[in-house]
Amino acid sequence: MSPKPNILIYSPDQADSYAECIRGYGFSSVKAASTVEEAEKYLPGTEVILAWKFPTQLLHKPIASSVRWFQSMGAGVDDLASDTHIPENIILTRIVDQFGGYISEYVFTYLLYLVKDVPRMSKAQLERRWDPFISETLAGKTIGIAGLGSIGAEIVRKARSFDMNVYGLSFSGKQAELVDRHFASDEWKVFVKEIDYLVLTLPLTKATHHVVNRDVLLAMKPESAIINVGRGALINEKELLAVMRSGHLQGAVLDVFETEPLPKGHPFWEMPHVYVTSHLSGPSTRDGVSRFFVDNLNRYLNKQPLQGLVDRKRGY
Ligand code: OXD
Repeated sequence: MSPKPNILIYSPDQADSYAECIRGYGFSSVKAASTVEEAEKYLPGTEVILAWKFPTQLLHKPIASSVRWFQSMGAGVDDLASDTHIPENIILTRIVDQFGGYISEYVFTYLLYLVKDVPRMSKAQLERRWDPFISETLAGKTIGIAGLGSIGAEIVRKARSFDMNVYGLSFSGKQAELVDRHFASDEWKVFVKEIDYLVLTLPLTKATHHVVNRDVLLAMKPESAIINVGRGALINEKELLAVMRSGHLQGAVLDVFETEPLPKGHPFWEMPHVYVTSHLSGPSTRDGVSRFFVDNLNRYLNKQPLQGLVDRKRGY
């Protein structure tokens, strides 16, 4: 570990901007790469990487032998954690505690949109039709949050202020006390049975891949809705498609997909009760990520424990 580590910033579209920001914190040995070729050029001698959508296969090669620490710009690290060829001596970290605000606002945007029936109001205006109606309310409804990390915890906090009942499912059970009822990972069908809204914030791991399948979806109330802000492959999309087509579920709000960008011909785009957004609910902002990284960099240089340490066996 050197006092002035060589840092490589990798991002397909923001590498220069990040590099400038990190240099602004006083770190001068910073290279920016936005393509595989550039990354290959700068990897020899690099000790620390800050990256988004990094071509992980480069970490298997001898050109990456000086890399000691890899900081992801995102919260989800399924691409890194599932790559078993990344040498064990490279420490992996992810961003934590930054996305709760954004993602919970996204979730409540759609919960309010659905419960207040905003489409009906907009339609009435378009048709110049006076249409007073009594909408439903979130108060007293039950939200079920799968994944109770910092993002899930912020959704819980906001749900409380809407007087909702809050259920949670988590693999570790560490934050079980946050919710009215907590369920373990083998209790999906009981968990979803009574809830009005299922929100997925889980990381994608071997244990969570396609964890929301036909059986779980059909165990949900027909008038309930699902919101996915975790990773596309938490849901078996084919089975969701079939379940939605059968008229089960009031809505599916999907920010993440098994294939991104969602292919143009995918049926989700034009299904009336499917709300498609472009993986935007929890943006990595340059300033927020850079602050997190520099704080971790100082910890790294002072041999202190890093924040957001990834447990490769656990998968996040
Ligand atoms: C992330 C994401 O992992 O944006 O941070 O999906």
